[in-house]
Order: sequence, then structure tokens, then C-alpha cells
Amino acid sequence: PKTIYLKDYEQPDYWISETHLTFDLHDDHALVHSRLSVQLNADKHGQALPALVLDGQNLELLSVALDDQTLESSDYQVDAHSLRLQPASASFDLAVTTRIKPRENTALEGLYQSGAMFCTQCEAEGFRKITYYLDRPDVMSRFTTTVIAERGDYPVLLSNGNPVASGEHEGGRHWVTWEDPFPKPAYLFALVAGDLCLIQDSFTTMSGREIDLRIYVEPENREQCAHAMDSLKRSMRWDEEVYGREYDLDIFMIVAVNDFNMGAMENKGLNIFNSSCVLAHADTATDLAFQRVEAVVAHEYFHNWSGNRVTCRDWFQLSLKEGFTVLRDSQFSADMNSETVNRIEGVTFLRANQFAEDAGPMAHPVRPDSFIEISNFYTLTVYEKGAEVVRMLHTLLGAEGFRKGTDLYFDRHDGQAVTCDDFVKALEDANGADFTQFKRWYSQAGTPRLAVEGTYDASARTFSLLFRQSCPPTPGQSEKKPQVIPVRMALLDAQGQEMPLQLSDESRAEGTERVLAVTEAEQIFTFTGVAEEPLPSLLRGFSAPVKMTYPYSRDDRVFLAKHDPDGFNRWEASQALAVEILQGLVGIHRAGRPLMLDQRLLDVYRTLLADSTLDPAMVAEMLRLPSEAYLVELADVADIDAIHYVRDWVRQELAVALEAEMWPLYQALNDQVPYSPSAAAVARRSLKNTLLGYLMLCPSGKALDICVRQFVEANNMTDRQAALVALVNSSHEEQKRAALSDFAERWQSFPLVMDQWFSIQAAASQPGALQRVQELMQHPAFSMRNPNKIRSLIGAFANQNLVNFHLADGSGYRFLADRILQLDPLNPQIAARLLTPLTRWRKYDEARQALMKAELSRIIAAENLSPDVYEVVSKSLV
Ligand code: HT7
Ligand code: ZN
Repeated sequence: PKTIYLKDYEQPDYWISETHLTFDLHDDHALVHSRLSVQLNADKHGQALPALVLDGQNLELLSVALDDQTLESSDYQVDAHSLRLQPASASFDLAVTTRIKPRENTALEGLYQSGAMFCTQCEAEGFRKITYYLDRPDVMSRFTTTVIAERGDYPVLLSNGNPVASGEHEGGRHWVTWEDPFPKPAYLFALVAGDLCLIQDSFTTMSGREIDLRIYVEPENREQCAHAMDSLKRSMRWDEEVYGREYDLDIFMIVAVNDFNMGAMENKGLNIFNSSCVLAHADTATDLAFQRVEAVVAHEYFHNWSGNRVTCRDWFQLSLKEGFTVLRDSQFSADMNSETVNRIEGVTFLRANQFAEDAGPMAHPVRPDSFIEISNFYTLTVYEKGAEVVRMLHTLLGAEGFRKGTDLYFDRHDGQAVTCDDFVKALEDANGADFTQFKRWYSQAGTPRLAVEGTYDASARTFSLLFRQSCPPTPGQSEKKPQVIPVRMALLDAQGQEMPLQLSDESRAEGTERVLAVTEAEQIFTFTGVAEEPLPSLLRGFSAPVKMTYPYSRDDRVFLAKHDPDGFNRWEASQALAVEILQGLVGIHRAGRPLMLDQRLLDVYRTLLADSTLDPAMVAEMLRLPSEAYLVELADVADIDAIHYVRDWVRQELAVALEAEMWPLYQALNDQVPYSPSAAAVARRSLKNTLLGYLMLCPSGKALDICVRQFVEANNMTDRQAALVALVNSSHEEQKRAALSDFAERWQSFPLVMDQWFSIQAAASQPGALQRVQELMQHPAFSMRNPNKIRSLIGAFANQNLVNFHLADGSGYRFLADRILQLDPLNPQIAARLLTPLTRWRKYDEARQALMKAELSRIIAAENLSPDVYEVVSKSLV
């Protein structure tokens, strides 16, 4: 497979101003007629006419005509990836007809069938599987699309833009024509045909235009769309208020499909969603699922400006739209829910997952320099770290400066395909800022380390912070230069109050919180007029995606966990304390010595449980021990058995010690009030179910009946699922079996609920998990052709059940490799994503490393491997 490099970017040889498409859909094939108005890119070529090379894959070419003259097959060349012909003029019409087989398309890229409906997924390079085209994001064209299909099976025919005409053909077929007035790249093209029901609403924009909002789902899901619709309307209002962005078409549509490789897709005016990111009802979806629907609906809607109106010049710039849009959706979620809890969840996810990617063989910059298969670069680095990079720009400029910058960006580049540099330049120009050094965040991979030390000089009343930054080598980047690291901080006195801040070059104290921009490899900031030795509260809100260390004592951490006025850093202190204690106990356990729990962790938890003024969601977050995945990420060589044992042991110790405090709180929260999706109700359920998880660990056994009752009587899926998880992870075999079979029987015709059922069992850490997963693969609700099922069973086992996946005999690795080889011919994108846990082999002991590498070698030796899987495996073995 060929590697593509950013440095080789060139403009296209031709532009396509107009794209007219007609889809003739049949049960076993589709005919695609395209008519393109093509113009020479004279800026690049003057008057010379190079060959026109269109991308195309898996297409049966039926005819080609140039300015209405049908071409002979000797007039053009076709190979597995392209159609090449020689134009005779600088401007011409090209008509091409192809035949494709959507029903045989198991890769779910291009035009495919999900159940009985036709749908598309064109990002990144799927349009070339529909027809021959300049399938690159810098070629923007106005699309007109006609869809023809049998009315009985496909009453709903959709594409981008506005419907402009429709009619009937003979024999029960009908057609609809859609016109999208906004030029767009082919990756934003979409088509849907099916028997769908419509949920409709409207939104009045800030300039008074009424927008027709439509959600299309399969009829049995009609009752599950209210939350998505509400989220959409709130997103539209929020984007007007916070970013000044108004919706532009007259109609905005969302369609839910069951077979989808990712979460959703922002096609212009016609977003296509994985049903898991649209459907939500209290009976069937957890609070987490509700939050995900809200966030994904918002994310795709926000792309209308950050991605569609202003798009990417090339796929190396993917983070231009994804990083910025993830930031926008997380700002939205923070505004809709608790800002601190939202940030805690985001940071927890980033640290356990993106940091691991940054430390592994697939590490790459936010703007990668090269790729083999672009689908492999829809990564946590491009999305989540990319969002952190834009967040830092926001922190450095402040909300007002950032908004000035984004206004300029949208004005300046509306209708263009641009680069990350263009984005940063707009922020610079609007604020008179210089982000030259800052842009290293886009080009350097790896998670920077920031070691901080503090020195108090009592006689001079100064406090100095010494920052030392470094960044470990990553593939292809052995040396790193210092980056700009914004450190939001305060100094706390002995009562936990923030002290006034005055830097040595300032004439007076101002405020009690600062953002220090660390730019050098080594840099000192000295505060003056510091009346007593302070305790610094550093990197508040996780103001930069770095690994920061400061020589806090455990007592310091307890103090910060109880007193830091910054909620995020209170949580951070309790997490860091737990990490330090767990790491220490892992060492003790490995040495074969008895374990003893540091009472300071208990002290922090006890204080939390006693404080009724705290947000229950925040208490739940603070009571959650660091995940096994995070502890693995932090280790040089992870002993997963020891980590698992010690973490479970600490959980049990905490449960036993705090049982008396936890019971009344659980009872108070278990108030059987009618279900509400409000933030306050979500927070109460979160704490209640965290407590239930602990109480079920107590040998008193008192919680079992209550847990079973919660499972049976819950009036919502959050409570029911939490009880099921607690039972499945307990040793009460009889109750566990009964609950699992009751659950499956009740929800067997709800695919998304069955996904939960699969994941809960796949992630349960008792011995025998692999066999359980293999048995579950035979369950009628499981399918290797549905990405949600693969993720919920095989993905959950390999990513969440670390102790079973990493069994010392290598059976977990062998199982995963077999599944990847089985899946690759069907769906290479999902096969490549499943590889992630095997790529992390450097984290484990030598014996496991050898077993994991042996499986990677077995995969790479297989014939006809997709470029997707080949790229990940070959890079992992270097
Ligand atoms: N922009 C969308 C990306 C996407 C995608 C990429 C590769 C293969 C399948 C895909 N489905 C959707 C999703 C988003 O970030 O909004
Ligand atoms: Zn996106």
C-alpha cells in the first residue's frame, strides 16, 4: 500500500462546478448516472490540458460521454482505482454511468443497505465507491440529486439540500430531486431511501427564518426521538448565542440507521446517525446514552459551520474540523450540564485513551504528516487532543478574543477548503497574537511532561514555580521542541483561600487566578508579596493536555481534595491520591507483602459522604477510583493481574469501611420519584448507583436484595442497568443468571438494549470471560456484520476486560486476532479499529509481548489484507 504525504499536497488539475446525479435504486443493484461540469484549474496549469484522473473503486463502468459524445473504451483507461481520460478543452461536461451493488457492500462505505434501507457514508473517501469523481475535500461542487425507487418499499427518498421536484414513474416507481445550493466536497454527499417514519418540529433562527426539522427512523423507534429533537433545537440556539452561527438551509434532517461504522455523519442538511446516537427513551437508554445523544447531535449540527461551510483542504487537516467541533460540542455539553463534571469526564477519557495512543506505535501529530489509509486517522489524537489544542487557544485568548477569532475565521473562509494554519492565522489576526510557537501542538506528537517545583522564600516573601518541560520521542520524531503550555493556577493559603497574585515584573497584585504561558524548556515564574508558604493549585481545569508532576505530599493532596476552591482540581487531587496509593499497593502486592489501605483516602471519601452541600454528580466522580486502563497507561510495564487485584481490594476495603455512611445516603437517593432526565436527577442517580456498586462488595450481603429489587422495580434503564452490572460482577450466581435471562427476554427486540447486555457480560472480570464471549457470539442477536454488536461484545472484551483479555496463555490475543482476520474482508475499518489493544504490547511483560507480537505477525502474514489493517499492524510491529 502507498503512503500519502502532506508535503506532496498539490491543488487538483480540474474543478467540478456542478454535479448532477441520478440514482436508480433496485433490490440487487443501483445505477448511478453522473453529469459533471468540469473546468481546468488554470491557476495551476495555464492553458495546458493534463489528463483528468477521477477516483473510483468497486464500480462497474457502463458508459462515458464527453460533451454528449459517447466515448469508446479505447478513449479512456480504467483501473482498480481510477478512470483517466484526455479532455480536449478547458471546460466540458462529463457523463458517466456506473452500476454498484449496495446490498453486497459490507464495508458500510459508499452506498449500502442497512436493513431494508439504502444509505450512504462518504467521508472520507467513500464517494469514489458510488461514482467516478475528484474525491478530495478541496473540490467543492453544487450537487443536484435525483433518487428513483419503488414507492412501496422506499416511500422516503432523501438527499442534501432542499426538495425541488418529485413525480411518479410507471410500475410503482417514484422520484424526488434535491438541490443543495451550497458547494460542497463529495464527502458531504448523502442519500437515504427507505420506509421511515417522520418526527417533525421547527426552529426559528435568530434572523426569523423558520427551519423544518425532521428526524427519520424506522417506525418501531418513533417514541425514542424526543431527546434528539430537543438536543437539536438547543444546539441550534446555542450556536447562535455562543458562536453567532445561524443555520442556512430551509430543512435539517437526521436519519437513524442500525449499521454504521462510527457515531454519525454531518452530511449537508442530511445527517446520518448510528441509531445509538439518536434513540433515547428512559425505559431503554441510560443517562450516559442520553448524554451521548445530546453531544453527538450537537457535534454533527455544529459541523454545519465548522466543517461544511468551511471545510478541510486535505485530509491531513482533519482536526481543523474535528478538533474544533469536539471543543464546540464539549462547550455545549458543559453549558447544558455541570461544567466541572463534564470536564472531569472529558479528562478521564483523554488520559486513559488518547495518552495511550500518544505513547503507542500509532502516535501521530494532531495534523499527521503521512498516512496509508485515512480512515485510520479518525483518532483520539485528531479529535480529542485536537479539541484540547483549540481549547488552549481559547484559554490563551479568553472567551472574547477567541470569539473575535472564530468570527474572522468563518467570515474569511466561508465556502473555502482550508488548513489548520488558516484557522490559527484568523485567531492571530483578530487578536494581534503570535502563535508561531504554539503551532508545534499541531506538528509534534506525544504527551508533553511538565515537572514543576515550588520554592518559598519566607524572608523575601516570594514563591517561585520552576517549570521543566519535555516530550518523549514518538515514531519519526526523536527530538521535540518546547511547546506553549498554558497553566491556569492559583496559590492557596493554609485555610485553602486563594491568595492575591503579583508576578515579579508586575507593579501590583491583581486577581487570584492566572494563566501562565510556559514556553521554554525550563522557566521560572516568581510571585512576590506572598505572605505565607502557599500550596499551589496547578493546571486547573486541565488547562493543557500534559502529564504534570509536582512534589505534593499525600497530606497536600488530602488538603487540596477537601479545600481547593476549583472543583476540577479537588477531583484531581483525590484522583492523584488514589493513583499514588494504588501504585504503591501494586508494588507491595507484587512483593508478596500484605496490603494495608492508607487511611487518608478513607478520610477524603468520608468527608465527601458527609457533606450534603456537594453536587452528587461531583461526589460520584470523586468516589470513582482511577480505571485499570489509566493505571496501565501510567505504568512503564503494567502488571494487569496485580492492578486488577489491588484495585478490587481497595474498592472492597472502602466499601466495608464506609458501609455505615453509604447506606443512609443510598436510601435517601433511592426515593422512587418519577423518572426525570434533568441534570439534578441524573446526578442523584449517578451517586446512588456508585454507592450501590460499593455496597454490593460488602460481605454483609445486605445489598443483594436491594440490588435485585432495584433491578426489578426500576422505572428507568440507568437504575436497572446499574443493578444488573452489580449483580453480574458479584458472586451471586443464581441472581445473576436470573437477571441476565430476564433482561434478554424483555429486551430481545431492542438492538441497542441488547448491545448493553452483551457489553456488561463481555466486561465482567470473573474467570471464564473469553468462553462467555465466544458463546455470546452464537446468540441470535449477535452479528459480525453490525459494528455496534462487534463493539459491544468483542470490543468491550478486549478494551474493558483487561484481566481476561491479557490472560497469560495468550488465548485472548488469539481470539481477537481471529476475529480481526474474519472481519477484515467484510469491514476493514472496524477490523482496523479492533486492533488497538494488540498495538499496546509494549506496556506488558516479555511473555505477553511475545504472544501479542506473534498474533500481529500472524495477521500481517495473511493474504489480501486491507490497507486499513495492514497500516496499523505494520506500524505496530516496528
Ligand atoms: N465526520 C464524521 C466522520 C465519520 C467517518 C469517518 C470514517 C468512516 C466512517 C465515518 N462515519 C463518520 C463523524 C464526525 O466526526 O462527526
Ligand atoms: Zn466530527
